[in-house]
Amino acid sequence: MSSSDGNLHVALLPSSGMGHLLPYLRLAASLIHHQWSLTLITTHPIVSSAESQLISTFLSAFPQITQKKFTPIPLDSVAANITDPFQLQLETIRQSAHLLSPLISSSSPPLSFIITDVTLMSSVISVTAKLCLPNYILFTSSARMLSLFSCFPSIPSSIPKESLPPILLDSNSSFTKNFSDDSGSLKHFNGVLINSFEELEKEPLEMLASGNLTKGLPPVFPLGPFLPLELERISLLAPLKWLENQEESSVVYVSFGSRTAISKEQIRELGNGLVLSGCKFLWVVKSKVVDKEEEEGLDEILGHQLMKKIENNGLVVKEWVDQWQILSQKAVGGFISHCGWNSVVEAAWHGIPVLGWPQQGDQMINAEVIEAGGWGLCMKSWGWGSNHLVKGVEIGDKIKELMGNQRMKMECARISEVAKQRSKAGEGCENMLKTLFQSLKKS
Ligand code: UDP
Ligand code: G50
Repeated sequence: MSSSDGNLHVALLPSSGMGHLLPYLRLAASLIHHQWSLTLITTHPIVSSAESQLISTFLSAFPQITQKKFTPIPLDSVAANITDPFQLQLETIRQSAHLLSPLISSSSPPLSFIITDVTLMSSVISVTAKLCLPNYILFTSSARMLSLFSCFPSIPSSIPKESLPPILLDSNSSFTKNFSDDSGSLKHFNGVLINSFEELEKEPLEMLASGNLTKGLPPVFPLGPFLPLELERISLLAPLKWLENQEESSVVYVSFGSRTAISKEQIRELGNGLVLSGCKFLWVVKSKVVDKEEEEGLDEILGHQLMKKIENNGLVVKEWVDQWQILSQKAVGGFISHCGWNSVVEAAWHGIPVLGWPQQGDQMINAEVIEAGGWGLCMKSWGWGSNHLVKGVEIGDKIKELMGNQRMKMECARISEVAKQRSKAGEGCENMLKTLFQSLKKS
């Protein structure tokens, strides 16, 4: 694309959590590259320190981007019956969505379109439809999850019922109501942007493109793999130095993303499993959902005995790490992941086999993408997050299987190669943005 579309003005509306913010900002960077003007709508107060820091670093790095601060009417978590602060934040935004109208219509120059987070869809579409503003979705999960979402409450035959986000089985939850309303509002959107690519999700993407899955599904634009921004880099002296001294492909990296707390009991079993595996490991421990609430030190969480056992085998940290940089180290040969979608795409890009241990939400469906691609394991028998305690011995055995499996390594290397080719040429994204621009001209 060239200067012909240089006067487009796009608003970005993320919901909450790093898993939603990061892909937004990564996408923003490629839109800026095309000389589009951008407005980033940020919701206050911001839930986690990680999000606050990233937003301010991002805005300083791109002074040409306009920030619009949105302050919704606070909701009471008890009355709303929502305990997760990120979930509460998105419900708060949803209920105050009407307040977005003046903020959107006062944008100057006038907006060409808005990109709305998937979790806000049905609440925002009524606002933008009244303003006749084209609205695109950023779908922050897998194409496989999109295939379920687009037909809900039907379930495509390719998806086992047991893999559905457990919360969807509770038809009275606000999540289920939103999910269902959002799915129903799909046909009113102009398109769906998604961080995926053909070689990662061939079948789901083909199914979505065929039009056979859902009537009125807008065009899907697979723009992935999204790459991190230079400004996401953080100094990682200790872990990197440690990794440099480890043998190639010998280390298993362990992280459950930015918003999943694991019980102390399960953390200790995991620690024992890591030690029993005999592999070296780099482990990011997280015991609270929101980073600001982390109080206990590693000593207290792991206990003295386990800390001692770990000393010679691995490195344990309890802070935000630069995951992209860690995955790019030669020493890393496996990834124990909850299978948040960003982590899955990052593992694919780096060619790291995954031991998928889904905890909630869309994660089982994302883990099935890895399993179907033959580049990792999806631990169905380990159950969902907190409802099942997985013993250290079992974890240790699976880690050995992950680290020793040559077939998965080869499959993963193949996907990584195409992912890298795609991002080098900017091809996938470039062509898709062109198509998106064409679709916009028609709308
Ligand atoms: N992440 C990171 N450092 C951390 C934790 C997470 O860089 O200590 C990044 C990770 O690379 C990914 C995102 O945060 O890009 C988390 O998104 P994901 O979809 O994997 O999981 P979520 O946190 O939303 O459950
Ligand atoms: C975030 C999350 C759980 C979860 C998903 C998330 C998705 C995406 C689809 O993105 O599966 C989705 C659409 C509409 C909606 C919620 C989720 O209201 O924490 O399952």
